[in-house]
Amino acid sequence: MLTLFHAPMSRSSRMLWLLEELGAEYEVRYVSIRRGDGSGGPDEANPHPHKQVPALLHGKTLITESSAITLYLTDLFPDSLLGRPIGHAERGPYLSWLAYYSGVVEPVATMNFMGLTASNPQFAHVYEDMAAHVIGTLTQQPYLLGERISAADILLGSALGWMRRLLPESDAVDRYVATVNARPALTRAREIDSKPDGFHD
Ligand SMILES: N[C@@H](CCC(=O)N[C@@H](CS)C(=O)NCC(=O)O)C(=O)O
Repeated sequence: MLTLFHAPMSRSSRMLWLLEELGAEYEVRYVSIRRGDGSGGPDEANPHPHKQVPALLHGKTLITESSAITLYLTDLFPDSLLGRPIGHAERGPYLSWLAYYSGVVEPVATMNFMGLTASNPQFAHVYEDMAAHVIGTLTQQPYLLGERISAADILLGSALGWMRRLLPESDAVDRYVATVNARPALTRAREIDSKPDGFHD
């Protein structure tokens, strides 16, 4: 049994989206989290070591960190077109983009958005290189891995759908955000979030 510890309008929303993409049977446990506006607070029912979301329980196994959960889930559903199983020609690029998303794109784009790169030339350079890499990739091809969407696009597409200004202006990125965010599984995930009731399959 899969249980997603989730708070609406947060980084766990993209995991709800991914679970819908995979056609998984899962339970959602709604937990409170500390919100940026000072509301909310840590929830004792949340097994995440920092009381953050997302957290996923698979039986007794706890998985945290969005990229790790993404890889875990797509490996658990190897027939899904969103993953790239071991042996697949795109397995290496898939792992690279998952790690790059969490290790570079999200922290660096967030720092830039908060104005923390402007005063530091080294950080500014890291942001510019990252943005050039992502925009360059999406200018050459429709998705991060090429012609076919992967769960790495769910991570990046959801972040950009929430905050397009994480990356500079680019028609290719605008098209990408529109395409990835038009997926029916995202609509289903939003519907589930609007009426929390526990089990979904
Ligand atoms: N690196 C983590 C970040 C998780 C994270 O920051 N989650 C936020 C929600 S968007 C949270 O739970 N914040 C509450 C807190 O930090 O106490 C991941 O991607 O899974």
